[in-house]
Amino acid sequence: MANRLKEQWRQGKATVNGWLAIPSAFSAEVMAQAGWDSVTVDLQHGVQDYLSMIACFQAMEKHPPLPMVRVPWNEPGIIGKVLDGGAYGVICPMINTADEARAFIRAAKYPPQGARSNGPIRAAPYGVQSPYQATANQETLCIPMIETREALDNLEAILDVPGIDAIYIGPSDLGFSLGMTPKLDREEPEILKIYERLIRETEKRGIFAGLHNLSPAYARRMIGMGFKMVTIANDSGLMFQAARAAVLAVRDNTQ
Ligand code: 3PY
Ligand code: MG
Repeated sequence: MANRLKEQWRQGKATVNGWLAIPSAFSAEVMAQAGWDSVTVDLQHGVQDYLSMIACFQAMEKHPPLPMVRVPWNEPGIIGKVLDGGAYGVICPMINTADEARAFIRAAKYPPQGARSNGPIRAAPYGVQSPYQATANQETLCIPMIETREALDNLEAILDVPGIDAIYIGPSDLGFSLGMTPKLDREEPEILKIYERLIRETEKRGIFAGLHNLSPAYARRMIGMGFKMVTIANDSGLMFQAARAAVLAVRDNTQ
Protein backbone atom coordinates (compact mmCIF):
# COMPACT_ATOMS: atom_id res chain seq x y z
CA MET A 1 0.00 0.00 0.00
CA ALA A 2 1.27 3.44 -0.88
CA ASN A 3 -0.29 6.62 0.35
CA ARG A 4 -1.10 8.78 -2.66
CA LEU A 5 -1.97 11.84 -0.58
CA LYS A 6 1.47 12.11 0.96
CA GLU A 7 3.02 11.87 -2.51
CA GLN A 8 0.74 14.60 -3.87
CA TRP A 9 1.61 16.94 -0.98
CA ARG A 10 5.32 16.27 -1.45
CA GLN A 11 4.93 17.26 -5.10
CA GLY A 12 3.44 20.56 -3.93
CA LYS A 13 -0.12 19.70 -4.93
CA ALA A 14 -3.13 20.54 -2.79
CA THR A 15 -5.71 17.78 -2.29
CA VAL A 16 -9.47 18.07 -1.88
CA ASN A 17 -11.10 16.05 0.88
CA GLY A 18 -14.74 14.96 1.18
CA TRP A 19 -16.41 14.52 4.58
CA LEU A 20 -18.94 11.82 5.45
CA ALA A 21 -21.38 12.53 8.28
CA ILE A 22 -24.17 10.33 6.87
CA PRO A 23 -23.94 6.67 8.00
CA SER A 24 -24.84 5.22 4.62
CA ALA A 25 -22.89 3.06 2.18
CA PHE A 26 -24.99 4.40 -0.66
CA SER A 27 -24.31 8.08 0.05
CA ALA A 28 -20.61 7.22 0.49
CA GLU A 29 -20.67 5.50 -2.91
CA VAL A 30 -22.24 8.57 -4.51
CA MET A 31 -19.77 10.94 -2.80
CA ALA A 32 -16.84 8.75 -3.86
CA GLN A 33 -17.64 9.42 -7.52
CA ALA A 34 -17.30 13.20 -7.19
CA GLY A 35 -13.53 13.35 -7.71
CA TRP A 36 -12.22 13.91 -4.15
CA ASP A 37 -8.59 12.94 -3.52
CA SER A 38 -9.58 11.60 -0.10
CA VAL A 39 -12.81 11.09 1.81
CA THR A 40 -12.99 11.18 5.61
CA VAL A 41 -15.58 9.35 7.70
CA ASP A 42 -16.35 11.58 10.70
CA LEU A 43 -16.69 9.52 13.88
CA GLN A 44 -16.50 12.65 16.05
CA HIS A 45 -19.46 14.81 15.02
CA GLY A 46 -20.86 12.80 12.10
CA VAL A 47 -23.75 10.37 12.62
CA GLN A 48 -21.29 7.53 12.00
CA ASP A 49 -20.29 4.51 14.04
CA TYR A 50 -17.67 1.81 13.47
CA LEU A 51 -19.92 -0.43 11.36
CA SER A 52 -21.16 2.44 9.20
CA MET A 53 -17.51 3.46 8.71
CA ILE A 54 -16.74 -0.06 7.43
CA ALA A 55 -19.81 0.06 5.15
CA CYS A 56 -18.69 3.45 3.76
CA PHE A 57 -15.16 2.10 3.12
CA GLN A 58 -16.59 -0.97 1.34
CA ALA A 59 -18.84 1.22 -0.79
CA MET A 60 -15.91 3.43 -1.82
CA GLU A 61 -13.50 0.59 -2.57
CA LYS A 62 -13.76 0.61 -6.35
CA HIS A 63 -13.49 4.40 -6.43
CA PRO A 64 -10.37 6.51 -6.24
CA PRO A 65 -10.57 8.54 -2.98
CA LEU A 66 -8.22 7.57 -0.18
CA PRO A 67 -10.31 6.53 2.88
CA MET A 68 -9.59 8.39 6.12
CA VAL A 69 -11.31 8.77 9.49
CA ARG A 70 -11.71 11.50 12.06
CA VAL A 71 -11.76 9.63 15.37
CA PRO A 72 -13.99 10.91 18.20
CA TRP A 73 -11.04 11.55 20.55
CA ASN A 74 -7.39 10.81 21.22
CA GLU A 75 -8.02 7.31 22.54
CA PRO A 76 -5.79 4.36 21.55
CA GLY A 77 -8.61 1.80 21.22
CA ILE A 78 -10.50 3.61 18.48
CA ILE A 79 -7.32 4.82 16.71
CA GLY A 80 -6.05 1.23 16.27
CA LYS A 81 -9.51 0.00 15.37
CA VAL A 82 -10.11 2.48 12.52
CA LEU A 83 -6.68 1.63 11.09
CA ASP A 84 -7.51 -2.09 11.38
CA GLY A 85 -10.74 -1.28 9.52
CA GLY A 86 -8.79 0.09 6.56
CA ALA A 87 -8.25 3.80 7.20
CA TYR A 88 -5.22 5.21 5.38
CA GLY A 89 -5.18 8.28 7.58
CA VAL A 90 -6.38 9.32 11.03
CA ILE A 91 -7.43 12.86 11.88
CA CYS A 92 -7.43 13.26 15.67
CA PRO A 93 -9.33 16.17 17.28
CA MET A 94 -8.18 18.49 20.06
CA ILE A 95 -4.45 17.79 20.26
CA ASN A 96 -3.28 20.48 22.67
CA THR A 97 0.15 19.42 23.93
CA ALA A 98 3.25 17.58 22.74
CA ASP A 99 2.40 14.76 25.18
CA GLU A 100 -1.03 14.37 23.58
CA ALA A 101 0.57 14.34 20.14
CA ARG A 102 3.03 11.66 21.28
CA ALA A 103 0.16 9.56 22.67
CA PHE A 104 -1.66 9.86 19.33
CA ILE A 105 1.39 8.71 17.34
CA ARG A 106 2.05 5.87 19.81
CA ALA A 107 -1.52 4.60 19.32
CA ALA A 108 -1.30 4.78 15.52
CA LYS A 109 2.15 3.21 14.93
CA TYR A 110 3.32 -0.37 15.26
CA PRO A 111 6.43 -1.12 17.36
CA PRO A 112 9.14 -0.03 17.60
CA GLN A 113 7.81 3.47 16.72
CA GLY A 114 4.60 3.02 18.72
CA ALA A 115 2.39 0.56 20.55
CA ARG A 116 -0.40 -0.24 18.08
CA SER A 117 -1.59 -3.80 18.59
CA ASN A 118 -1.38 -6.23 15.67
CA GLY A 119 -4.66 -7.26 13.99
CA PRO A 120 -5.35 -5.41 10.72
CA ILE A 121 -8.55 -7.34 10.12
CA ARG A 122 -9.61 -5.39 7.01
CA ALA A 123 -6.48 -3.38 6.33
CA ALA A 124 -4.59 -6.52 5.27
CA PRO A 125 -5.90 -9.59 3.41
CA TYR A 126 -6.98 -12.21 5.94
CA GLY A 127 -4.73 -15.19 6.59
CA VAL A 128 -2.15 -14.52 3.89
CA GLN A 129 1.30 -13.09 4.15
CA SER A 130 0.99 -9.37 3.55
CA PRO A 131 3.40 -6.49 3.66
CA TYR A 132 0.84 -4.33 5.50
CA GLN A 133 2.59 -4.36 8.87
CA ALA A 134 5.92 -3.64 7.19
CA THR A 135 4.67 -0.46 5.54
CA ALA A 136 1.77 0.74 7.72
CA ASN A 137 3.85 3.07 9.91
CA GLN A 138 5.16 4.76 6.80
CA GLU A 139 1.95 4.86 4.80
CA THR A 140 -0.89 5.63 7.24
CA LEU A 141 -1.19 9.35 7.86
CA CYS A 142 -1.28 10.81 11.37
CA ILE A 143 -3.00 14.17 11.36
CA PRO A 144 -3.55 15.92 14.71
CA MET A 145 -6.12 18.71 14.81
CA ILE A 146 -4.97 22.13 15.98
CA GLU A 147 -8.11 23.85 17.17
CA THR A 148 -7.57 25.52 20.54
CA ARG A 149 -5.65 28.40 22.13
CA GLU A 150 -3.71 25.82 24.14
CA ALA A 151 -2.59 24.06 20.96
CA LEU A 152 -1.39 27.40 19.54
CA ASP A 153 0.56 28.05 22.76
CA ASN A 154 2.26 24.65 22.36
CA LEU A 155 2.43 24.67 18.56
CA GLU A 156 6.17 24.29 17.95
CA ALA A 157 6.49 21.44 20.51
CA ILE A 158 3.50 19.63 18.95
CA LEU A 159 4.84 19.97 15.42
CA ASP A 160 8.25 18.65 16.51
CA VAL A 161 6.74 15.29 17.56
CA PRO A 162 8.05 12.63 15.13
CA GLY A 163 5.41 10.80 13.10
CA ILE A 164 3.12 13.74 12.31
CA ASP A 165 2.44 13.97 8.56
CA ALA A 166 0.13 16.97 8.58
CA ILE A 167 -2.06 19.04 10.88
CA TYR A 168 -5.71 19.77 10.37
CA ILE A 169 -7.36 23.00 11.50
CA GLY A 170 -10.86 23.08 12.95
CA PRO A 171 -11.86 26.73 12.44
CA SER A 172 -15.02 26.58 14.53
CA ASP A 173 -13.39 25.14 17.65
CA LEU A 174 -10.36 27.38 17.13
CA GLY A 175 -12.50 30.51 16.99
CA PHE A 176 -14.64 29.28 19.90
CA SER A 177 -11.59 28.79 22.10
CA LEU A 178 -10.40 32.32 21.21
CA GLY A 179 -13.71 33.85 22.32
CA MET A 180 -15.34 34.09 18.87
CA THR A 181 -18.44 32.53 17.33
CA PRO A 182 -17.88 28.91 16.23
CA LYS A 183 -18.06 28.90 12.43
CA LEU A 184 -16.11 27.94 9.30
CA ASP A 185 -14.68 30.21 6.54
CA ARG A 186 -13.39 32.80 9.01
CA GLU A 187 -12.30 36.29 7.96
CA GLU A 188 -11.00 37.71 11.27
CA PRO A 189 -7.49 39.12 10.59
CA GLU A 190 -6.31 37.49 13.84
CA ILE A 191 -7.36 34.06 12.54
CA LEU A 192 -5.84 34.59 9.10
CA LYS A 193 -2.55 35.51 10.82
CA ILE A 194 -2.77 32.26 12.80
CA TYR A 195 -3.31 30.32 9.55
CA GLU A 196 -0.19 31.96 8.08
CA ARG A 197 1.80 30.97 11.16
CA LEU A 198 0.53 27.37 10.94
CA ILE A 199 1.52 27.12 7.28
CA ARG A 200 4.95 28.66 7.96
CA GLU A 201 5.69 26.35 10.89
CA THR A 202 4.53 23.19 9.10
CA GLU A 203 6.46 24.03 5.92
CA LYS A 204 9.62 24.58 7.99
CA ARG A 205 9.34 20.99 9.21
CA GLY A 206 8.43 19.35 5.88
CA ILE A 207 4.86 18.61 7.03
CA PHE A 208 1.55 19.91 5.68
CA ALA A 209 -1.47 21.90 6.83
CA GLY A 210 -5.13 21.10 6.13
CA LEU A 211 -8.27 23.14 6.77
CA HIS A 212 -11.99 22.45 7.10
CA ASN A 213 -13.97 24.85 4.86
CA LEU A 214 -17.57 25.50 4.04
CA SER A 215 -17.50 27.01 0.55
CA PRO A 216 -15.44 25.97 -2.48
CA ALA A 217 -14.45 29.62 -3.05
CA TYR A 218 -12.98 29.96 0.45
CA ALA A 219 -11.22 26.58 0.08
CA ARG A 220 -9.57 27.80 -3.15
CA ARG A 221 -8.36 30.94 -1.41
CA MET A 222 -6.88 28.82 1.37
CA ILE A 223 -5.01 26.67 -1.15
CA GLY A 224 -3.57 29.95 -2.41
CA MET A 225 -2.47 30.73 1.15
CA GLY A 226 -0.61 27.41 1.35
CA PHE A 227 -3.00 24.82 2.76
CA LYS A 228 -2.35 21.42 1.18
CA MET A 229 -5.58 19.61 2.14
CA VAL A 230 -8.94 21.36 2.00
CA THR A 231 -12.25 19.82 3.00
CA ILE A 232 -15.45 21.32 1.63
CA ALA A 233 -18.48 21.11 3.93
CA ASN A 234 -19.76 17.54 4.42
CA ASP A 235 -22.19 15.20 2.67
CA SER A 236 -25.25 16.31 4.66
CA GLY A 237 -24.39 20.00 4.19
CA LEU A 238 -23.84 19.58 0.45
CA MET A 239 -27.13 17.69 0.14
CA PHE A 240 -28.98 20.40 2.03
CA GLN A 241 -27.42 23.22 -0.02
CA ALA A 242 -28.30 21.53 -3.32
CA ALA A 243 -31.81 20.63 -2.17
CA ARG A 244 -32.46 24.13 -0.83
CA ALA A 245 -31.18 25.75 -4.04
CA ALA A 246 -33.42 23.44 -6.10
CA VAL A 247 -36.50 24.35 -4.07
CA LEU A 248 -35.76 28.07 -4.15
CA ALA A 249 -35.09 27.98 -7.88
CA VAL A 250 -38.68 26.99 -8.61
CA ARG A 251 -40.40 29.09 -5.94
CA ASP A 252 -41.14 32.76 -6.32
CA ASN A 253 -40.62 33.36 -2.58
CA THR A 254 -38.42 31.94 0.15
CA GLN A 255 -40.94 30.08 2.33
C1 3PY B 1 -13.94 22.57 13.67
O1 3PY B 1 -14.20 23.50 12.90
O2 3PY B 1 -13.75 22.71 14.90
C2 3PY B 1 -13.84 21.23 13.14
O3 3PY B 1 -13.52 20.33 13.88
C3 3PY B 1 -14.16 21.03 11.69
O4 3PY B 1 -14.13 19.74 11.33
MG1 MG C 1 -13.47 20.80 15.92
